[in-house]
Amino acid sequence: MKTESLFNENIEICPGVIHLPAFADSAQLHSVLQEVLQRAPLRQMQTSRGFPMSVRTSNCGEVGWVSDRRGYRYTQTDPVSEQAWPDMPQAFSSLAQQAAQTAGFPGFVPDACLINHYVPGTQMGAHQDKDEQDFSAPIVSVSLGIDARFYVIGPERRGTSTAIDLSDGDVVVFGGPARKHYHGVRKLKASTHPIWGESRCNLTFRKAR
Ligand code: MD6
Ligand code: FE
Repeated sequence: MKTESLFNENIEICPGVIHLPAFADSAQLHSVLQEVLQRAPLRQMQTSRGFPMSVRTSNCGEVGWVSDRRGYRYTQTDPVSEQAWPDMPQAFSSLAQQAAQTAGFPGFVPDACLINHYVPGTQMGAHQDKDEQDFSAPIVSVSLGIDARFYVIGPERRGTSTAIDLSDGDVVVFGGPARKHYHGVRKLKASTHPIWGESRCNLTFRKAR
């Protein structure tokens, strides 16, 4: 969390979706993330239908989210290195816990952090996050690098969406009645960021087990 912030806005987009603009310290997270990615490099996972995902992913924490022809699940080992996923850095877990608390979810202890890496032109289609065992815990999402437009639909895939424009350092806490709402990310526009270059990293902290 940025300690120099004089105040923190806490914007409720809809019940259970809270936007905390500029909550995270992007420069600090950038250097911490590089160490994680040296041990578990970004890779293009396959969807269950065998197509490569456009977003590159990795994980840290006790378990990591993987996708392949067998489907989606959490694993204790990285299928590429066949080693445990890197430990979740203290800077990551304390940020996630503080963001959850600020949004009204005290006591959040994530055991998984999914790292998604986007370049301009990539997007994430509408989906639900439902591979976790405990839906009472929120998901804390941290946006780093170039801007993106996130959208929330609702419990059904079809319907009108609400947009949230996310900038570097923004956090979204997604829980309570919205925990299983459909959501996605629109195709990223070309842009560059002084630290992150032409990319966006999204960290999603979960209680998977
Ligand atoms: C992204 N985020 O922002 C993708 N999922 O790149 C998600 O899919 C997401 O932001 C669950 C809760 C919050 C999220
Ligand atoms: Fe998601």
